[in-house]
Amino acid sequence: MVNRHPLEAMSSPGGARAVARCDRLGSGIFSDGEGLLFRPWLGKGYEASIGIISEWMADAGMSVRRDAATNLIGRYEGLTSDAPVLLIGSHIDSVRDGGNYDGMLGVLLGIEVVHHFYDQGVRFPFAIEVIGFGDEEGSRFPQTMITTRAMAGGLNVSGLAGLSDRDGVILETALAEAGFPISGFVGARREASDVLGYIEAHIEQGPVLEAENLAVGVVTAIAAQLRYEVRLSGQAGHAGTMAMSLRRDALAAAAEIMIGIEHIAGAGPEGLVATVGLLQVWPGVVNVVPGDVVFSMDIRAGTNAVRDMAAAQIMTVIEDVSARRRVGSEIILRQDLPAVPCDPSLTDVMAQAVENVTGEQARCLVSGAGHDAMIMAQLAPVSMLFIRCREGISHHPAESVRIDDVETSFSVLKEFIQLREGVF
Ligand code: HGY
Ligand code: MN
Ligand code: MN
Repeated sequence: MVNRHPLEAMSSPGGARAVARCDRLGSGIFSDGEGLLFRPWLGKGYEASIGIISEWMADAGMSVRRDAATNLIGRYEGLTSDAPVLLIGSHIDSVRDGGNYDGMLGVLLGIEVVHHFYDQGVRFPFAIEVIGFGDEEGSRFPQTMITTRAMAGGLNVSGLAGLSDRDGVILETALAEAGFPISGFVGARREASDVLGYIEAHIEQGPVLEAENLAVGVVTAIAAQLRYEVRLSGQAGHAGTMAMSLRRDALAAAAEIMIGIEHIAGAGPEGLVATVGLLQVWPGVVNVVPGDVVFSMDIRAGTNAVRDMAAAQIMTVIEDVSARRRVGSEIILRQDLPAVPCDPSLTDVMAQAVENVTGEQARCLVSGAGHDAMIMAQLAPVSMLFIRCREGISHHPAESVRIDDVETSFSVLKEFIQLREGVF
């Protein structure tokens, strides 16, 4: 039994407790980072978080299990044992040096909503399951949403072979050591016929709600994204004796390519973004001309067509620069997520819930960030609720939310469920 935080013992279900719990999970044994939050899938901090979240789920009257793909699932039974299920979830993992609320807030808000109904002795004609997904960020292994795809379908397990993290730990080894053999992942697959829908509350990670002074918003679609790994191979050499005219400097080539990437995205339509977030240089010492470079590319847009057009232009830049600088290039596609529209009728209900709670018409917006919901849409109708976050900051320790906004989102989720009571 993990010692209880004094605040939790006193507080009742609601937004404030969800925020307090997120803050608690943002450090100490719940993070693998020294002085920063880093909760990679299957890491010590991740597993410790699973332990205490499981207790919070049990306190909320849920049965608790982990599926064959490591997802944490709390189940609040409906009026009958064979009732279909409404899923509420988000992800437990975090980026390196991330914020306390990305993902985790959606999981803990789901628990708060169920705990509220449990305290009231209210059951529905459907069960409610709160899900903590394992690797939405892909912050440990180069693919993302592996556990979400295991549940929703579309996971190609053979495509995971050989994936390793920065320490060289192979995915299959990490899973076997955690007691979740990859061969068993197929057991996590859910049947669409059992699932009424999937809803996800998440911080906006953007500036719109704050700019319009709104506590919450309703997501209409989630942007398309492509992730690549680009490998450039030139020729390492002595920094003092290798003539500039003879160099095949992989880092200089990468630098020119990155400026090209930035130019293409900057010149494109609203919503097109491209990012190089990871760069590795070999041998990476002061007095050697870089021979090899690996960098990531993350390309996103509101539509597949804009995303793909930008990707094609970027490939041309990589080809041209590599040829002119006589470096080899290899481009590996790591992720291809098409744009996902949220389900129109569930979205209407979420918008109605927002209006009933706030008294204002719901602000609808597209999500530039990716979410588990874009995978869960393969299994069931999805709807997302955005929560204002300060200056839109996310994937950064300065990520922050207002408790009153989270209380509003808590009320909206309760209202959504009650609106669906008679309809599902
Ligand atoms: O990258 C994303 O959009 C998400 O935070 N994984
Ligand atoms: Mn994120
Ligand atoms: Mn997230």
